[in-house]
Amino acid sequence: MEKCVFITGATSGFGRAAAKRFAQAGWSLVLSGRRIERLEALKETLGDQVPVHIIALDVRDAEAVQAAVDQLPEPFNRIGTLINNAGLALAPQAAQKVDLKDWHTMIDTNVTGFVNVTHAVMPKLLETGEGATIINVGSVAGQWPYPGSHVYGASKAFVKQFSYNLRCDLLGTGVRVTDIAPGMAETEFTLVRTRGDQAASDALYQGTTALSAEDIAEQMFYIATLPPHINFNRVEVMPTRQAWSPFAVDRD
Ligand code: NDP
Ligand code: 8X3
Repeated sequence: MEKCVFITGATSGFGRAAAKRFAQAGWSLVLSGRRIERLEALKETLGDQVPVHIIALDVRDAEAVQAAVDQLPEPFNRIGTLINNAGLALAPQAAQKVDLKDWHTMIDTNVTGFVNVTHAVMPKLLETGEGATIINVGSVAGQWPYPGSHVYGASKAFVKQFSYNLRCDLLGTGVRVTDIAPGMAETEFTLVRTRGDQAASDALYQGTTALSAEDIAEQMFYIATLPPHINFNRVEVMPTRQAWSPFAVDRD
């Protein structure tokens, strides 16, 4: 099996932690994200351990995604695992108060960007065949409703269903597909969601035990290195200290 992983959103959170975890195990890395200085820093850190190829890439740009994949140099063009991780939530307020632009940004990134990358990288995974893995980062928000989730949760429901549907079409190719659906994890996610409100982000994670980026990276690595005859369809993981609330009821 090819030990090369292509990670989107490698500049922060789960993606960056996954880069480190796969590097630890000697995998070559293709790391992408928009913030080139962070990619360069990662290359600087991990480049001594394993071959690293960095790509400044906005997943929303289908042509740029295709060009980046077409131009992958050896040995980075033999991909064993794709981690479709780039994504974001915006506008945690109620749907009726959200700017339409924020909905578009989430759809363009979490849905369109996600399919852009999948479509471009899939031929490489098919070349690899048995044991190749697509790990799509969904969310508990793709399964369970909560206030302020609106388009974000819906975009992650797309990730889940697209993952299942891909499984059907890829049957017989040896390529596996997993929707990993984390609950609350402490990354830059809430900082982005609240447009840089560090206090709001700190408050969300304060006094509890969220998942860490490393927790999720460990699971990604586990999924990618399962024996080739095993496919985890969906992995939903919450912190022990997170669960559901009762149904909300509107009363007089
Ligand atoms: P971070 O904000 O820490 O990381 C998000 C990553 O996505 C960054 O590397 C960012 O890179 C990248 N990204 C965002 N937009 C684009 C874009 N247009 N093109 C390319 N890259 C982009 O958050 P997380 O690590 O938490 O998020 C990773 C994934 O996990 C997301 O899909 C998120 O929805 C999901 N998730 C997060 C949970 C959490 O609680 N943290 C729980 C469940 C799922 P850059 O800005 O450099 O482009
Ligand atoms: C992020 C996790 O609980 O904020 O996908 O929706 S949550």
